Amino acid sequence: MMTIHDWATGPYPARVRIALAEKGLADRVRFRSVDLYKGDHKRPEFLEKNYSGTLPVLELADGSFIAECTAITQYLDTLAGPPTLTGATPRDAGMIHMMNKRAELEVLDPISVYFHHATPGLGPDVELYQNPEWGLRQRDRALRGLRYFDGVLRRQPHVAGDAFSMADIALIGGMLFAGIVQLPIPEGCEALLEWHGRMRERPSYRGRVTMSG
Ligand code: GTS
Repeated sequence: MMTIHDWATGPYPARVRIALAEKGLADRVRFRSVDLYKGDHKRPEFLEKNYSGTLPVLELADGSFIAECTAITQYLDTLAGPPTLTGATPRDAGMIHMMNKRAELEVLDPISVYFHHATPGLGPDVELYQNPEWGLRQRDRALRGLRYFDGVLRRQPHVAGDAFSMADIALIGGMLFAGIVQLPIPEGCEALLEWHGRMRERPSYRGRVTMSG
C-alpha cells in the first residue's frame, strides 16, 4: 500500500488524484491529509518527507518519498499499464514533458504565486512573506499562458497532441486553481473552454474528489 500526503481539494494534489484514477490505481493508495491552512506542510516532520514543503508527496511501501507532481505521475505511469500518461515513444515523451512543464511554468505556478502573494492565500500565520506586486505580475503571466494554451488547443485536441496525457492534467490543475482564485479566463479562449469541458467529462476529473482514506 502506498500513501499520498495531500490536501483533498488542492489543485496540485488533484493532478496526482487524476493520474491515479486514469491508471486505475486508486485502490492501491491511502490518503493522509496535511492541513495547509494550519501550515502543517512547513513543520519539520513534513519537511523531512519533502524538503520543499509542498503537497502532494507519495510515500512508497519501502518508506521512500517522491515529491513533485510530475515525478509522482511518472512513477505511477510506469507502475501500471495503459493508458500511458507520459508518452509511449521518445517523441511523445519529449513533447509531453515539454508541454507539462510549460503548463506549470506559464499557468499553474504563476497562479499559485498570485494566490500566495496577492491574495490572503493560506492566511497570515502561514504566509510570512508576501509581495503583492510580484503576485500580480504572475497573475498576468498566467493570463498570457491561458491565451497561449488556447492557441495550442485550436490546433490539436490535447495539450501535447492527439492523446490525453500528463500535460492535460497539469493544465487542468491550472484551471482548478484559476477557479479557486476566481481568475477570469480571458475573452475569446473558446478552444481552451471546449477542451476543459471535455476534461470535466472524464471520470478521473470527478473521481478525484471522492478518493479518501
Ligand atoms: N512543484 C510542486 C509540485 O508540482 O508538486 C508544487 C506543489 C504545490 O505548490 N502544492 C501546493 C502547496 O503545497 C498544494 S495546493 O495549493 O495545490 O493544495 N502549497 C502550499 C505552499 O505553501 O506553497
